Amino acid sequence: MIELLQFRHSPYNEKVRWALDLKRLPHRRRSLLPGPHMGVVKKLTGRTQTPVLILDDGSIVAGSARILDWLERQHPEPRLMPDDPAQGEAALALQRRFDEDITPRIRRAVLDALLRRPRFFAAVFGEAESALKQGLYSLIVPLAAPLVRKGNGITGAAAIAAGIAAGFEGLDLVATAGQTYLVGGRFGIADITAAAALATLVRPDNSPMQSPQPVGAEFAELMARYRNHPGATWVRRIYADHRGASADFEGASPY
Ligand SMILES: N[C@@H](CCC(=O)N[C@@H](CS)C(=O)NCC(=O)O)C(=O)O
Repeated sequence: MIELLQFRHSPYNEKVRWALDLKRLPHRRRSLLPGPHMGVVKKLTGRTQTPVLILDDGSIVAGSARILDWLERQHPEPRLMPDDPAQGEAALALQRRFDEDITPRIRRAVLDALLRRPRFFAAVFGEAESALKQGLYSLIVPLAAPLVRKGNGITGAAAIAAGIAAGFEGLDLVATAGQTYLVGGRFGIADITAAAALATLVRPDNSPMQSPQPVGAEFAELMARYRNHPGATWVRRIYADHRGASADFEGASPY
């Protein structure tokens, strides 16, 4: 069976889960803990980033955009790309804008807030793990934090402020769609990419990326900044109307 190697809380992984769910592709999800994931993923892709899809014949498709492209070609229904080629280009351009610019900047603010609370960090990424494993993991989080900060460009207060600003930039962008969709008047890849990226800040009720309780103070403060933004209303609506989340992360998907 196809296997998705993932982080539970990650915009890129959520984007792929969402597409897999919509296309009802039978697969198994294996959640990894950031840090210990490196050995597993590097062996398969030569890099350390998730998401990684392992196909039935053992071949690998890595990276959210490549996985969505593969899915769209191999499992065309429901269509996530617009039919019109110009609109297709526009959808891919928006995907690139989030994947390569807005989302990595947002992640700086999110990771900074999470890293300040190692136990919360451990609960967020290790929700399915035993209390003991979460506890042990929370002890290594502060040791790994400098590496995580460096790897994600969290170089200081300016980088964090730029991350907070990127959240508003993304929400402003989707707010222009109002009651509709980002490209071509139909739900698709641009909406999934933007909503998955912004769900890390908005935490819509029916997202599988819920925050374990109690929420770390810094992260609660970060989310509160965006709560009343019209873009947050768009994210909540897109999730309510289109996510149809299978709330579980682990094991076989229900299809
Ligand atoms: N452009 C990639 C970005 C993937 C990415 O940044 N993944 C992060 C999780 S949000 C990751 O796995 N980071 C761990 C690492 O790089 O070692 C994609 O679209 O999949």
